Amino acid sequence: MDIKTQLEELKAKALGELAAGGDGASLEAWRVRYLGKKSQLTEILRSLAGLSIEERKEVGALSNTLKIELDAAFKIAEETLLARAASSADAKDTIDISLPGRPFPRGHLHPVCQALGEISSIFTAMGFQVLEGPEVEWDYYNFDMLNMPKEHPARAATDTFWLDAPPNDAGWKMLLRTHTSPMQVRTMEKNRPPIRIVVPGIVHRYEATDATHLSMFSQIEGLAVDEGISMADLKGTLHEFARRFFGTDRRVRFRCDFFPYVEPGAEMAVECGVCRGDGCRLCGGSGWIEVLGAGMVHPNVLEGVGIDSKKYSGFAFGMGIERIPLLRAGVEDIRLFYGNDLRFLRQF
Ligand code: 2NM
Repeated sequence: MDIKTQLEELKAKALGELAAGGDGASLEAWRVRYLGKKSQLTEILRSLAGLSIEERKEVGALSNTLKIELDAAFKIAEETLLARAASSADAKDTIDISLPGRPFPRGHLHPVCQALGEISSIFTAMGFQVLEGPEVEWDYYNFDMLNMPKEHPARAATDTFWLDAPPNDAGWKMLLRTHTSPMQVRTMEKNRPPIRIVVPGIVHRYEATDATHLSMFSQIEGLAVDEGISMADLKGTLHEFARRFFGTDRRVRFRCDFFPYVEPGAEMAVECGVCRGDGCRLCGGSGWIEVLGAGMVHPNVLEGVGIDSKKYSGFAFGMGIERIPLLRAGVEDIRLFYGNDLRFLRQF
């Protein structure tokens, strides 16, 4: 019998046996018989040695095709067998209804989002409105209107991402906002006092990223403008915020600070939650954690938006958000918040 006929017969026999059906064991025996190392097909391939080159080519191709066909037929038979096993299990009603259900994996807000939400609701409960503004801004709102003259160091290219876009007709240049204050300016420009707003959002600084700095981070800033607003309102409001956010048992400290858009300027710190003021690694040994900057809105800022600084006054404040969950949980590296490692994020 020539090899081609042998292959034909082998194919008919193998497929016939498979079609006859069987259990797992008989299927495995079939696999060994027709596809295993010692199968007839392997034998035939071995005998190719005695043939001419042309014959070898032809028979080689034929036996390869047969091998592929038998492989495919085996896979189908195997799947059919598994499917049959699965459906007969169903049919026997083997579902144990006393088993506890499989819990659905449930996500939650990102820790930075959680902090923003908590802080915003504390201020809305005190009568502030939440506003958002554009991340791409004009230097006019980000700097000029905030009493930051053209030579101010914060304007140097090292601190700001400038956009590669032409200035507008007024000569304003486009940038990524370095704080959310431009939205406070926009609000004062369009509204008359009383104004009470908080503005959460993403800001950008042209800085190298390290364990304590990000070039893109979140802030919340607040502003209250009305007749007779004083430093006492600033202290009272921010102290109350600290009590509600950090707890009534944490002491609060105000000190002088400087920001070009306020006068006088202040900084608020809360007692370190870890060492309670004794000094530890988290608070850098000082016992205090600085949480925000604040101050009385500079008269130049009010006049710039057409608010009479003799009649009205206001206080403003700003804080970085990533620092807050970082300090609360004692996180060592701020970059962890944006690494998207669920093992980290699930802890919040
Ligand atoms: C801060 C600290 C102090 C601030 C000032 C203003 C505005 F627009 F009213 F002038 N917005 N935000 C301000 C004041 C921000 O962040 C550390």
